[in-house]
Amino acid sequence: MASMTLYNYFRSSTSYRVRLALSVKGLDYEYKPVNLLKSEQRSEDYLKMNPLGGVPTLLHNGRYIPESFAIMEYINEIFPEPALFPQDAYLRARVRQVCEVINSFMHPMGNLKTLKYLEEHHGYDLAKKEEWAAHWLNQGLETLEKILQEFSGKYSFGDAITMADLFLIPQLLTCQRYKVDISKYPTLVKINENCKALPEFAKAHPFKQIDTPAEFKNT
Ligand SMILES: N[C@@H](CCC(=O)N[C@@H](CS)C(=O)NCC(=O)O)C(=O)O
Repeated sequence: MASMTLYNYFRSSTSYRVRLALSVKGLDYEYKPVNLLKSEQRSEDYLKMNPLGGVPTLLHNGRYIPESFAIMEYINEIFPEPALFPQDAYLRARVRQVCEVINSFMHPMGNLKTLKYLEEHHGYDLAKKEEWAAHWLNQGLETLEKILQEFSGKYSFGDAITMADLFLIPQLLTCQRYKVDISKYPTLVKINENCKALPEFAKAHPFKQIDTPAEFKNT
């Protein structure tokens, strides 16, 4: 099996999701940093791999796959163990619901290009950008808390790690970065603590990557 290369950025939550999938599956990969602050995601070469200009992109067997959810589904199909979805079709649908709340609703509201647009076209300063992000992120967190009150055990769905956890933990870190008080969501806090205690999660953490600036390492 040819090795994999992940084009990603330490602080990006979508990159963190994919690093988690690779880590939980016990897979090695080459880490290629794409510095979002230097707009490397919009370079001509990168846009050939990922036309939307976002990280991550996976390179496997000479072929590129953009979009974190597509990459994670692919990894889960090629390397089925441990499974990232429950056996039951209904529960699989509900895991995907959680992933979609995060991927389609929450993530775009705090994304760099969204906030940059608000700054450049509507004069938003840092405080207004944080207020914007917190408004939408809290709506997402309220929704996730309701869903996961029904399904969680140690983790989002019972006591086994699923795709839902790999989306949730990075998004919670983003929420904290935007000063959202996650302690209002006890089910999410419990899952966060339990996941963070696992070595697979520690390995994929944004502050432990090769492109993590010194100021963030060991924090
Ligand atoms: N839906 C895409 C989103 C990719 C994306 O936008 N990632 C962010 C980082 S978390 C990014 O690259 N932002 C760069 C920008 O907004 O210019 C995915 O899940 O991979």
